[in-house]
Amino acid sequence: MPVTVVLGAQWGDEGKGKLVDILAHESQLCCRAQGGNNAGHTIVANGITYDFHILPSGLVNPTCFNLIGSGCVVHVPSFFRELEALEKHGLNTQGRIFISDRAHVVFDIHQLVDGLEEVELGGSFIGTTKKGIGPTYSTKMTRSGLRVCDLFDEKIFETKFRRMVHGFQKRFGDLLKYDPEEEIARYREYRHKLQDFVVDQVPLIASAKAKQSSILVEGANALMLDIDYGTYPFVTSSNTGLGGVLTGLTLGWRSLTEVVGVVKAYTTRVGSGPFPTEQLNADGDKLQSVGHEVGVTTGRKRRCGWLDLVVIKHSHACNDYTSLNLTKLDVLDDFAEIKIATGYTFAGQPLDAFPANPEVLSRVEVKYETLQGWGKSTTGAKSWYDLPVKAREYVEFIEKFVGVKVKWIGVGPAREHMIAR
Ligand code: 2SA
Ligand code: GDP
Ligand code: MG
Repeated sequence: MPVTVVLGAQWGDEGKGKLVDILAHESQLCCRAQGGNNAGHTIVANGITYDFHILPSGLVNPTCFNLIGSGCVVHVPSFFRELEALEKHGLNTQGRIFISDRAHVVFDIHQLVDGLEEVELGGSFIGTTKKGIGPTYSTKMTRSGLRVCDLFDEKIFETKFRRMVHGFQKRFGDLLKYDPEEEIARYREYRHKLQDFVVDQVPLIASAKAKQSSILVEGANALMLDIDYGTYPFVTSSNTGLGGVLTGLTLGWRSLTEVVGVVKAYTTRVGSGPFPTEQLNADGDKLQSVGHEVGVTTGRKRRCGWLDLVVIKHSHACNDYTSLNLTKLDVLDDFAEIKIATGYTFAGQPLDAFPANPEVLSRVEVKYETLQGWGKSTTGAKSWYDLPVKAREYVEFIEKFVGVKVKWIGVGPAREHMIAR
């Protein structure tokens, strides 16, 4: 049974959704393993632009079933809003989307607390999406959270919910302007609406495996936002790397056949935190505007900089990629020179690995290689040999440095703008 995992190799927004959409054509089941509607995956297919947040991008393929796995966190009103928006775009999602009964529920109170926690951090705020992700994973870990399965017994739900709310009220007092009764009342309606979507993921995946179905896993956020291996504390609150796939779904390690690292041809980051190759200059501005680098969930401008191969090596060390998808190569078409980071030094000493300490990371000196640009549009390229020689050299430089084959190259936003090698 083939299981293909698509993971972001940088700080997110590499273009995972686009590859997932392409691979979904050969997949029977597309699963999200972690995260919530903080994610934003844009897909351009059949002339339509679809924005996905909590829903898996496999929904664009009409024959693909989709699962929001146990490791995810779900804000129920947003789930329904997203489904409605997709239906308005002409997608028939009926009977093709399931939510694990073990997934945790994001309540409005988690979103309010997300905002309050950011205020508490003062100048060191994370720059979260304010979707309640951190507070929901916190209540999951302190065992005071509610799971999807808790929603269906009104009495149990209300008892657990009030207890959780009380905990937040003790912590934040008058700062928390929130009426639990309103949210409880809303769940009286959602409870019925939600019922048809909820499944026990364990037998569902076991049955897909028994049928030899092709399974696709859509990573959300990316390795550098991983709670353990990212740039902590400027990370999201889940394991966005391969570890999160194994805990968030029940696929089993023996089933994994491909782990694709999606690498943008330059680097972007949304929110705060160290970013060694960030370009706070005309190059950064050009990457931002040519690449249309704007957050799909919050509308924030993404910070931009050169490709950082120290990051990609670290990402590969954590996720063990079997192949890479290099995306947005076309955004570099008009640069006379392109820089690539190949090493860091700290206090005059070269570092042999990506540092854990954010203080060190924020003060590293970056060593760059400068490659010549190709000065031609790549968007019309359909095969490897359609690409200008210098563009191929750029791809080969990455491949050689990381030691992983670049199997797909993105040269534009649409589904057809992808070269497979
Ligand atoms: P959170 O909300 O707790 O997960 O935020 C913690 C950090 O994780 C970052 N983060 C993201 N970074 C890039 N893209 C994300 N999705 C949206 C997109 C972002 C948007 O696709 O554009 O619209 O702003 C995403 N989600 C979380 C976040 O910026 C914090 O640094
Ligand atoms: P994800 O979170 O990794 O799925 O990525 P996002 O969807 O947040 O951001 C990637 C953006 O780049 C989206 O707007 C895509 O439509 C777009 N995109 C994806 N691949 C390419 C590409 O190869 N070239 C260009 N120009 N745009 C791309
Ligand atoms: Mg995104």
